[in-house]
Amino acid sequence: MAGLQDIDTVVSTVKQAVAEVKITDIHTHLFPPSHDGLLLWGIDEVLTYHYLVAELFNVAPSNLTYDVFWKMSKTQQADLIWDELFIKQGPLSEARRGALTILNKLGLDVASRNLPAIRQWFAEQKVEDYLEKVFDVAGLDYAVMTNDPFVEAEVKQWSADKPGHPLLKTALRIDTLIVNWPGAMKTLQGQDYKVDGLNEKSFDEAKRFLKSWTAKLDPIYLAASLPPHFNFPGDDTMATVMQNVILPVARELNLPVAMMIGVRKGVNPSLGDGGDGVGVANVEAVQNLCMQNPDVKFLVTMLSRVNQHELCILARKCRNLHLFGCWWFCNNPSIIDEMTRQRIELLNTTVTANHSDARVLDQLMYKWTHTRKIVGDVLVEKYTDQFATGWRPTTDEIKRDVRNLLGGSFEYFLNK
Ligand code: FIX
Ligand code: ZN
Repeated sequence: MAGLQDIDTVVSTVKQAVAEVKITDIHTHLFPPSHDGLLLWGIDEVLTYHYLVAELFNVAPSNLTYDVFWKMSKTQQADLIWDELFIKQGPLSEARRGALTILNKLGLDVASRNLPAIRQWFAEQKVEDYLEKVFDVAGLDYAVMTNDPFVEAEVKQWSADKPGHPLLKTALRIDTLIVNWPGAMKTLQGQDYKVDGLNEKSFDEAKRFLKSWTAKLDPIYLAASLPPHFNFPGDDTMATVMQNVILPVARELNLPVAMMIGVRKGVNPSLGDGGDGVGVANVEAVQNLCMQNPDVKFLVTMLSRVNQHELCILARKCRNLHLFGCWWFCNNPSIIDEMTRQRIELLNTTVTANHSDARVLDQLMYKWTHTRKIVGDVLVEKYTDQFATGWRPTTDEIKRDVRNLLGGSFEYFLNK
């Protein structure tokens, strides 16, 4: 097929390819609808997303204590957030705009501001059908869950052999093993694993635990969220568990290790999930992991904007490192734009431009609508620059490159 000969056709082809590409969402907090209410969805969950709870306490009057808020019903919390963050203030922040984008993509009357009518519409939805609708509107081929064997409510579902869902793949979440070894030991001891301290026998038992869960869930990667001060190698507990438990299992089972690094957990515990903060992480820890374990694949995203350039340069040096996402506090248009530009300039399309991190099913629609627009705008600029050199891309090549940025390179990395 000949290359496209005029820039207007290139631009329209790029925009269409981004609009139509089926995206792979490689990190979410979704659950199968069969898992007893673990899957969050609907307007009250959208409005009480922890991003919005944090924004509420930026503006709420002092007599709204955390205790008063958390004692409210979900509907009361949602009504309060709607009033404080959407009516009393213009909804301009990314999380507030996201809630409105969801309603817009569903074809609901956003301008009406009629929350009761919106709530009634959601009450009429059936979650299994709604999930399919959301994936279709968001344009996803599948999404990867966060499956944590240290969360009792989740373990209960898998132990009861509750079915998964064809649109949802698994990822085994192992933070607790790394960042809370004493807590992890308690869980393992409760399941008759003979762990007691940091020693070979305990490491073997922890590996047995991971392999047992891997057999049950068939995860596509192991995942951990790590604090800014995570270092490797080292003689602290985190580095010791990484060295003696995680890496051997990853190597033996040929499972990539996904690390999301830079979260300061519980900066304000009263905000619940919304209380976590961010810190600049140590990219050299990732460098050491990648260079000292060339036979293990690492998927990495960092929470601080400050880390992004250094991480891109490292990814140019380590063929076993794949960067993904504009994680959490980076998942805002201004930073997604900057990170996507920087990544294409340094890594071409060998990254995964974003993930949704959706905790509420409906969020897939806003997170991906917003990301498509930004990635599309950046790609129009990059293809315009390419066109100016005399290079003429074909339609298939543009579609290939767009897909690579939104799941294709991830799948290639997993299988290369
Ligand atoms: O560790 C994680 O997976 C984080 O993404 C979450 O803990 C965080 O609350 C989140 O959902 C961010 O978007
Ligand atoms: Zn997450």
